[in-house]
Amino acid sequence: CIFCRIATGEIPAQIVARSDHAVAFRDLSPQAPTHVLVIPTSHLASAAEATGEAGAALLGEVMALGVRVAAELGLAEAGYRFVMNTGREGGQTVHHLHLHVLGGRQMRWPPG
Ligand code: DGP
Repeated sequence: CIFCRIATGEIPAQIVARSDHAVAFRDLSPQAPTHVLVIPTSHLASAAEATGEAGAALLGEVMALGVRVAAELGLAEAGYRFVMNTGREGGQTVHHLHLHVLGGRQMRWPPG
């Protein structure tokens, strides 16, 4: 899994922050002036697998790191968007749970 290998440092990425069980790095194909991905360091295919207490704790840590990164990158005042594509119709292409943190421009709704 490509994101597992980013988490271990086997594949280089522009890491912006870490917590105990999560890591944040710049998206290779940014869709906004700031585009960071936050992943759990342990493999979970998608949010659909983040069940039970362990899943809730992991999602909490990923979201919390997203909030911290958004603040550290100066997005908090103007606002930003969290996206977690899940499964085929959700548009997920990398099957390791990840949170997109997008900011630096006006977001639109509804998403595509
Ligand atoms: P999603 O479509 O939600 O599964 O998003 C996957 C994102 O992962 C996409 O925005 C591009 C990004 N991505 C894919 N491969 C790599 C990689 O090797 N390095 C980095 N930094 N980002 C990647």
